[in-house]
Amino acid sequence: MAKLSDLIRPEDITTCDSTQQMIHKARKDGVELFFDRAESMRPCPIGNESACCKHCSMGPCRLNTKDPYSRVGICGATIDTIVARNFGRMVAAGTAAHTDHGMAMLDLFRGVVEGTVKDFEIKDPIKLREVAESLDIPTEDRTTLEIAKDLYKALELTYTQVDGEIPLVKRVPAKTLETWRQEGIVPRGAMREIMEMMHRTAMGVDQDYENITKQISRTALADGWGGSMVSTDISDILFGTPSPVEVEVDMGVLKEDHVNIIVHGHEPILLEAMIVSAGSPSLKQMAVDAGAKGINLVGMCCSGLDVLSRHGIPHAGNFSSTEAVLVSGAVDAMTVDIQCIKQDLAKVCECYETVFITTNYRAKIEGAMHVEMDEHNPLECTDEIIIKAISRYKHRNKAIQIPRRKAKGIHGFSHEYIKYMLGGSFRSGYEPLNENIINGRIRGAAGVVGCTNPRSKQDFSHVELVKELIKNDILVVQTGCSQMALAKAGLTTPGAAALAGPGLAEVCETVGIPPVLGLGACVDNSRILMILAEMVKTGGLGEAIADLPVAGCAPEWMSEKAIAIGQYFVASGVFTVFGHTFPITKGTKFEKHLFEELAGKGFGKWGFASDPIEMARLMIAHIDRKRKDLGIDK
Ligand code: XCC
Ligand code: SF4
Repeated sequence: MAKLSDLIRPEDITTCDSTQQMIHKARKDGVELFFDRAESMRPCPIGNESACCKHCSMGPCRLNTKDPYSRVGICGATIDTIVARNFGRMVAAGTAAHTDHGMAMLDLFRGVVEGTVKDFEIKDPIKLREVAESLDIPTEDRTTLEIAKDLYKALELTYTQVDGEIPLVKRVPAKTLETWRQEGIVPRGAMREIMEMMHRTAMGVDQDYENITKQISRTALADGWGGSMVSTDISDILFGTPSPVEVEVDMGVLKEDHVNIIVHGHEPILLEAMIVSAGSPSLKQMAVDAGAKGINLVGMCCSGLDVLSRHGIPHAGNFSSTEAVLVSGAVDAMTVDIQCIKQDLAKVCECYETVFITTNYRAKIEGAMHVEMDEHNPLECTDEIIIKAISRYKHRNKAIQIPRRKAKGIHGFSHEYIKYMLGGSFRSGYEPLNENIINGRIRGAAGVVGCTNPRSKQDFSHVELVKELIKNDILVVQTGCSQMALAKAGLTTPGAAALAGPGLAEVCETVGIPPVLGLGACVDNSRILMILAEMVKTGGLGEAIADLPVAGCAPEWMSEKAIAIGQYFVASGVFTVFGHTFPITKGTKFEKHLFEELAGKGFGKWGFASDPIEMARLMIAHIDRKRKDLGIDK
């Protein structure tokens, strides 16, 4: 284990108390965590600013980040071409991840509709009808199954269509859509956009950063209003649309006298099936026979957020805590599907004799046990996981140390629920959200989302940024690992209204909601797009998303998926701030394009800050500017 890391105090690595405790223990146990490697692995300064290209074997070519226009690649590619191409490939990868996840949901939906998948069903026929109607599919006098068949065909176009516009752009406010049409960036189908992005960024193709940026936006929009939105809609239809539910979070949700099973990853199907298996009387009995009081199912990362929103299943923590939780010794099995699964979980599991199980054919990990899930018979896989976990429980022989911390909070705010709760367009009683923004009680809204990253003190920026925003009367909506940071910090409770400014506090107290609303997993950022579309539709706050007094932020991002999300928010009209690092070279034309020029074309734009208070300052200044433009800045 690296000596250097011993010098860095866990308190400086993370503000998550449980994770701190586990880092201390890991050091005692001689177990290396990713935090330790982040200390000893120095990032390449050229790669850090994305100023190298290896798109062909004449290179790799490394440009000078201090003097970006002093040289070009062997083929003549300029810094703007190189940086834009690299950025485009990140967006392509992030979009591919969300859309392939959505595709798996669509596969499942097809199986349910065709009757080949028997263990799942359409749980939310009302949502099915709403989604169908939003796509002009007739619903009157038709059975759920008839509608579902048509809906499947329509949604498949999100991926496979080669020409025209993806179906869900019907939800985009007219003026925003107009901007996209003018720029020629309405997505056709996700597969086509990702393919074209990869093609255009290959050696010797698109070498005009503005033209590359158009395809970057088009690809990202195929994620936000395409793959991610389909994923959210189908998940709601099959597993139920979330509504507010009280949930316990943090590592204290592990129970020493229970068989603890953690589900980590992204596709809700694994955890949905785990819930069924964990409820099986024979498996419960098996756990009791092994000396346990029961089976304790716990989620992590986005998988956990999906199921926490729908079923109130407890959540142990975000991305930076997935190894740390294993150090407790209390996890009998960790099972994973796709995305954000660190390869070294296999090694840490080995150290603590935790059974580590991969379940998806797309994501095997050397050293992990693979129990593949077949959606036609999902319980075969999840039963086996539980049996393996029970057997580990029976043979537990490691010291167990579970951090005591847990926090309760309210989660599961779908856009449908927010619309209902805050008046929207069809409920009186409470004053609608737009009204409260216009009268200034709420200054604006912000989405704070995204990952944690060992290069940035875990949770710190998420929590400080959100505190600063609500203090300034800005309503915060959240997804992903950010939501878990705030949940652990206790800000997802109605009582947190005490930390809000007087206007926001009054609204929260009247409606009985927290000032920080958790919407779910990262694909559920599509719910934020729906809220924005709804705000425009309701009226009084401009005609395009770009007119709204809103902003977004991913303060501790790490995944390519975050870049895709950021870009689809920017292309939709939202000012979007990223923290701690940004993958482009400073002082380039491409930087100016992303950070300034896009706004002049009717889009949003990117922003960057390292410090959470500075992030808040940028976002608030933007919100105030929009209020002024709308004439509601009194
Ligand atoms: Fe992954 Fe979705 Fe990022 Fe968390 S927020 S680290 S992408 S788990 Ni999605
Ligand atoms: Fe170098 Fe051009 Fe090849 Fe990139 S495409 S590696 S810049 S020669």
